[in-house]
Amino acid sequence: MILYFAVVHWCVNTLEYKLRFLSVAFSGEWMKKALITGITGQDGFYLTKLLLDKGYSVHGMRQALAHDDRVHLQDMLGDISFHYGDMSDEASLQRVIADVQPDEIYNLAAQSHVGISFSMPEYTKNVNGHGVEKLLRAVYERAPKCRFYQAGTSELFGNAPAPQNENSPFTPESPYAEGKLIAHNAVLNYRKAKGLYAVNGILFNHESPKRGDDFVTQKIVKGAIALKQGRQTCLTLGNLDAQRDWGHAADYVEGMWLMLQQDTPRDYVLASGVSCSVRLFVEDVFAVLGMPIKWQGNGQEEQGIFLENGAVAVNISSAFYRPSEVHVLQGDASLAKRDLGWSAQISRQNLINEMIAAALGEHQ
Ligand code: G4F
Repeated sequence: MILYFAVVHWCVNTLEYKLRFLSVAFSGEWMKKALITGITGQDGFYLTKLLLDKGYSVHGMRQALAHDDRVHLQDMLGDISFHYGDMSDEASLQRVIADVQPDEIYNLAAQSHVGISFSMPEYTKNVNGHGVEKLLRAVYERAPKCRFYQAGTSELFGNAPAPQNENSPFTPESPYAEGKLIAHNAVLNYRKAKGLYAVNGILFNHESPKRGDDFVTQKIVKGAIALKQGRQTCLTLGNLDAQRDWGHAADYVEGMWLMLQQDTPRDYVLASGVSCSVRLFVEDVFAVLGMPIKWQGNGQEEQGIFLENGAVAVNISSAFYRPSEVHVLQGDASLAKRDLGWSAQISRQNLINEMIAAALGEHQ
């Protein structure tokens, strides 16, 4: 029986892949090749899915010890190849680009945790900043016709007044943002001085069930579920007052792709335009799980209390505060709407519902 289902599954998959291949071939467009650095992360997952659906051949650059079990790339149907390479190893970047000869590169590789960047500033700036200079040099020397997307970030704005758009000043507040600023300027330089089609996507926070466990949204979702299931007694967080503009990663990778399909390269902000505090995100998650909370106390003494029985659900630890904080991020993506026809489609509430459903599925 199992063998029968395995054979049927294989036949259906193979047929679907062949049909997709034929439709691309007959549309007159030959398969485009995309190289994704950081393919094993959240955005790599959604971008790979999108590009395979569009008929691309996808090449992923991964580190020697990358953990790709979280993103399940191996379950994806289509033409994916992997190449070992590292943003700190210029020879490896040169080799991968020379071998693949991509039409498009999406540079998603980074040390992407802002909090951790304070503990590893040199590494973070090397990977997020100087690594991008190395990659751009390799593209310029080995595949200069290739279009280049750089994963920029709303962290560049630091505490510039909200709403932030392409004209807002960059005031980095972390080694993470310092590194990303190096990369941002390198992209501008290769575009203006050397004629590369290179763009910066300045993306606000985007989450999904594939989000890493140490980012606050996933930490809240999985922590609240662990409380509900009695696997944890309390959820410990840092600054509840920080406000973020949270969207869904599936929407944002579409914007990345659109940026590389334009006649003229240009940088764009992608954001939902709606911002909320970490505190409100916590309340919403606990409410969906049917265990509403109220807040009491102030600052690091603040606690989230279960309405039902008065037990402590959330407490605060200075360990999760950052040496300097970006207080309010709220993006204005009207330029992307005008030029790319892009806007965020998935609401924060639907994002929360999807993250909860996926995390519950892992613990049934
Ligand atoms: O989820 P976070 O760690 O994301 P953060 O720092 O905003 O960065 C994310 O978005 C950026 C785009 O704006 C990306 F460039 C970056 O790569 C990453 O994807 O923290 C969100 C907020 C922060 O203000 C943080 O101080 O939540 C606050 N927070 C409060 N308690 C916490 C916690 N953050 C984490 N990670 N863990 C906590 O316990």
